[in-house]
Amino acid sequence: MIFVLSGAGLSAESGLGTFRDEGGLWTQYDLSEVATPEGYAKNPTKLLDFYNARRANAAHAKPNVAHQALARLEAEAGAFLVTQNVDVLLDRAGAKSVLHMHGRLDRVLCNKCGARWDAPEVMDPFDHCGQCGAQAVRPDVVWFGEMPHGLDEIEDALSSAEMFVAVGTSGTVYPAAGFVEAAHANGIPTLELNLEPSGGRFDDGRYGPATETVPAWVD
Ligand code: BV8
Repeated sequence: MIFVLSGAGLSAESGLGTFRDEGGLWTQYDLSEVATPEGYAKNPTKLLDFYNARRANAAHAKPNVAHQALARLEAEAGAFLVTQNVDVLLDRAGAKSVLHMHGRLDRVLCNKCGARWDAPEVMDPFDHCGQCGAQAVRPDVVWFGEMPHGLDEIEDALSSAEMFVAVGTSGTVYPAAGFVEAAHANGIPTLELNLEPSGGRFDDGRYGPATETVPAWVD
């Protein structure tokens, strides 16, 4: 199977901001205040304003032809799609088994009992969990210092993949940034589809906007 890791660059042309490009989210917000458990504890309203705004943007965004091409690759060639993105544009493009390793904006999680449900349009810091009643509700996303989802499944998939492709990611955040090295260690070819070389060690690269490079590569 082809293992495809995606990052914010896949959704950039759907109008969703990236993190580290010029004007990116981490240039507008202090990551420690809006993407860490400590930030949530210190100022839940500030953090929820950040996620409420992103959830609204993501809800209005449309999957682009790169999302659609990856959904086709999953359907027709059994590609394994792992995304760092918390938008659900790949799912909305028709992909059936996306692994959201950093969680997803459209869900909330109870920190106390682990219940998950669809996020309301606007989250309030004092929401109560419908399951256990605790005031421990948070966005269902993985913050810095928290364990990403699906690492065992990802490791298994990487060990049986015939190719590793990274789409629209700067290769800055671990453990996702280490997957390409795992692919090299497993002796499989690695390809990067990005606006520009990310600096990661790839055997091949196709550079340009994802809406051009991804459909051209898939089809
Ligand atoms: C963890 C929250 C414990 C949700 C995010 C070594 C091993 C393990 C951990 C670490 C390590 N070293 C450091 C760490 C800690 C840390 C980390 O990596 N820090 C970095 C900053 C150094 N990692 C963690 O804390 C992780 N958890 O470590 O748990 C653990 C212990 C053992 C084993 C495993 C785990 C948690 C990481 C998740 C954090 N949450 N977001 C949200 O709000 O979104 S991370 C954040 O960065 C987003 O999720 C984002 O997806 C992710 C990666 O960014 P990119 O997607 O790559 O986006 P970026 O803007 O950087 O780049 C955009 C790219 O697109 C560029 O290359 C650009 O050229 C390209 N592009 C732009 N436009 C286009 C385009 N390409 C094509 N077409 C275009 N049009």
